[in-house]
Amino acid sequence: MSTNNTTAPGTPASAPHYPDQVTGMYILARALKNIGIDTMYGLVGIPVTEFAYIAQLEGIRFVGFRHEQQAGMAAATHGYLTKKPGVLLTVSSLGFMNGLTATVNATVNCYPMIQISGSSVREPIDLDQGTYEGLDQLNVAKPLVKAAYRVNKPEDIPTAVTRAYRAAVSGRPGGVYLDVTTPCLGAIMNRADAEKLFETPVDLCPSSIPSDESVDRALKLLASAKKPAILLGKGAAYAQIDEKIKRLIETTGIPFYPMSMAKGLLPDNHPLSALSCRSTIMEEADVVMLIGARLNWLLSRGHGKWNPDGQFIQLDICPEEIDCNRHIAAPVVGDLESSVDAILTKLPDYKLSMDPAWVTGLQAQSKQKNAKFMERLAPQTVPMTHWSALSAVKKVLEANPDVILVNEGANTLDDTRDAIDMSLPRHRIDCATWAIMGMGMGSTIGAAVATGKSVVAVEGDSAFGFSGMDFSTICRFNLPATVVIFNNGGIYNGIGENLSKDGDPAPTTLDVKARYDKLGDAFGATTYYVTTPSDLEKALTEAIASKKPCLIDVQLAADSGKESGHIGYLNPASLINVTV
Ligand code: ADP
Ligand code: TPW
Ligand code: MG
Repeated sequence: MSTNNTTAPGTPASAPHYPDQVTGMYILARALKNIGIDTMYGLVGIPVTEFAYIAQLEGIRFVGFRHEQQAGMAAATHGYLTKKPGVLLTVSSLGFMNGLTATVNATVNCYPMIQISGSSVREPIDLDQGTYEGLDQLNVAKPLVKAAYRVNKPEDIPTAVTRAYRAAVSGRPGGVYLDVTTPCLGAIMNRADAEKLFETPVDLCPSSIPSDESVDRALKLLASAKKPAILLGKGAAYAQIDEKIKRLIETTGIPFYPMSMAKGLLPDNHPLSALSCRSTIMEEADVVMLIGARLNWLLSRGHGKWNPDGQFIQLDICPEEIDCNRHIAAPVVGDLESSVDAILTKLPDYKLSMDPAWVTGLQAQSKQKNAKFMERLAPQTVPMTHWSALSAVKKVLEANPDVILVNEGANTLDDTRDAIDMSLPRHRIDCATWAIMGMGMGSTIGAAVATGKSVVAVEGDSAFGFSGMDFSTICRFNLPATVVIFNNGGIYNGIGENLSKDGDPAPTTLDVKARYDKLGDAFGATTYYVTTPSDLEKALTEAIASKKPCLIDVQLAADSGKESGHIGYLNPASLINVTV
């Protein structure tokens, strides 16, 4: 910020002093506002501080973070929940790099976001002359994100913003990088000329209509199936066509299986939910319709357990996704709204041949498996295990279905996903496709800011450590968010042994006695330290009702949790047994 903000060109406060002139910073803020951006997440410093002040003055909410990666996770979650790009603002060099992690993760997850980063003067960067925070940011970002642009002239800023917006939301959504040089941010233009730059772009995310032929091919295959299944991914949740997907499932009567973040798109306890019959679906379904879900590692890339004679229908916006792992007999390439509309329109022309015993069999199996699962949650073990703690969390969250659940960890992730039934769409946000740690506080903030709803983050103690300092951002913005930390004292658990016996902690060991609640106290949150399921139930109920920042330190036993949770099989072959 200029030391004398009454004369800083471009700010409305300075307008009386420079009524005829504006800066690139002002044009950037106006261009964002003009295209519909109302929130920006970031962390300021040279050369973007004054820009953030101007953005606030122009009516864009600025949520300032303690670390750019978390601001980026917030922007990504904002994008996922609103179908508009979340915006991240970073400074040059390391700030840019810190934020880029989140922009790349957003790209991998198909979340729309735009990282806007200030960059240093170009000429000495290009000649590698050692300028302040000099880094060729555009070329670093380019191979990793969906699209990357640099803007050098203030009159090009609105075009750059429109291009970045379109690239983020259209086709397969993703992360976009927009590099804005320091000279461009500070360039001065006549206000009257600048005002002429702002046009309202038309149709920012155009429909992509699937061909009639592809829809007929898909329906013909679906109609021939005796044991069909519908697999919903987070692309289906993102599309916000909840009623149409419900209609497709309920009019066909085909059982569905939701991927982690598609839980709640239809209620997990819906009569056609095959949530607890994943293996049976993989092994026995003869036709599987993928809706906004990729056949990636999370689905064994379509191999392994999958019925080798099974056939796939895939609804996706991205043509390159088709056949990338397994032959897709009926691709339907288009945006999901257009594709599901087309399928619903033509559905009455086809007669399904599903075997009714397939559905009743899955329902009987679900009932049996769910009852068995509840046995795991029944013992009120103290010191708590993940399961006894989750028995309390389950009660409270299922009584508060409109609370958004953010979730990361290993056992804390897997067990929470399995234990907590979701009943509303887009109410579960987790570490997703890359299974990364370090989205917790950012996604919690993004979800609370984007929706105004209450958020509960269920975090492993290791997972929390990646983003813990941004709990203070929850407090500064007084968000209705509760962070629940499952402390078993380590990555996977707290009983790892250092095989060298040199006295250092094992690679997986953290601190089972750590009092994370005191971290919350430092920032004025309401905090709890709980050791029993009933105290946890009480604390979480109270925390959610308060609609204020809260932190609950949940003391688990150090031996609760197994190495890598459900995905230990992904570790390389081992000749020593370090698994505990
Ligand atoms: P999950 O992890 O839940 O299985 P993925 O992230 O792997 O989900 O897959 C989401 C898929 O949804 C991606 O292939 C993406 O191209 C697709 N997708 C996202 N948005 C849309 C949309 N609006 N229309 C069509 N496909 C979409
Ligand atoms: C960016 C590797 C996967 S899961 C995990 C780590 C470090 C933490 C598991 O411990 P936590 O949960 O959170 O305490 P619990 O209940 O099992 O004890 N760095 C990144 N991403 C990943 N995935 C890792 C490391 C990892
Ligand atoms: Mg842990």
